Amino acid sequence: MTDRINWFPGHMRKALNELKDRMKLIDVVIEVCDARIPLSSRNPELAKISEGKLRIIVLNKSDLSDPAQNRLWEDHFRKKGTPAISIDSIHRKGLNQIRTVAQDKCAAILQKARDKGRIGRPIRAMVVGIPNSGKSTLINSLCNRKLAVTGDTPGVTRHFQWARTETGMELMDMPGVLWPSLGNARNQLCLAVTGAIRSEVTDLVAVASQGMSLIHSLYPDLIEKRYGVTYETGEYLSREYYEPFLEAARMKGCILSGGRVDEERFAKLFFDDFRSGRIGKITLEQCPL
Ligand SMILES: Nc1nc2c(ncn2[C@@H]2O[C@H](COP(=O)(O)OP(=O)(O)OP(=O)(O)O)[C@@H](O)[C@H]2O)c(=O)[nH]1
Ligand SMILES: [Mg+2]
Repeated sequence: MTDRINWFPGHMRKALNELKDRMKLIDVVIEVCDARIPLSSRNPELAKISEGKLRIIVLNKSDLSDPAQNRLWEDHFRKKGTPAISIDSIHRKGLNQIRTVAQDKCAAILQKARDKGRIGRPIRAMVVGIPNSGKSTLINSLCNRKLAVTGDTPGVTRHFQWARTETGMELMDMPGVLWPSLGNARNQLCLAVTGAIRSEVTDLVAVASQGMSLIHSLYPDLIEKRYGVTYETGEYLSREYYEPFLEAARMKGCILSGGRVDEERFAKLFFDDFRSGRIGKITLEQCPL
């Protein structure tokens, strides 16, 4: 899809190194995953650095993902021993549950502090995750104030920053980080389609056409309804993903003056549709049953 150096710029390596030092100050790690890609949005480097720490997984952007899959993924992670909560940071859904679970998880730490006379010691949480997963939005919502800058491109936050909630939690925001290898081609596609990788370092048309095929293989009705196209086999990456993409572009009027399809314009329109939920509520990685 692209050269690996491009999606792992120097500031991410720097952030991972800084994170190691800062981890000492932390009681609990809040891992912000993207509910549409619960596996690909988990960075193994972050897992390594935060090993041994108390952890809460939040499946953010659950307003955009498939509600049935949200429940399955929550159960999946819980069964593996980590509490997982589906949240929507923009509309502040699921946030109380984060507070409750954090209190519960950190009860022993807080008790120890009380025993030493430190009443009201705040819980210190590090909010970690890949770029664009919604860490800063979550922090703003938990704090009820716009403390951190947010934006719909990856790489908005560039520095570590503390924030304090009204309910006595201290939260540290950090730059979103990827990792050098980014998993297999499908993982990479999931990260690119959801917007975790800067669009400048990806092939927009390849990502959009493969992404549309992937969605079709999982939710054929949604693609057919939105773009009026179907695929022959319904299988992802069966090498037939390009033609329906072009057909959908034509249907949406993305045509250049000579009659050629404006693939790039349609790719952007498709991303916009997917990322705003206009195609439907979609989970690109379905939970194993
Ligand atoms: N629909 C929806 N959008 C969200 C949600 N949370 C965040 N967003 C959007 O996702 C985009 C990224 O949000 P940020 O909070 O800047 O993400 P971040 O993880 O801090 O990103 P970096 O700082 O680049 O690592 C923004 O456009 C947010 O409005 C959510 O729960 N639902
Ligand atoms: Mg941020």
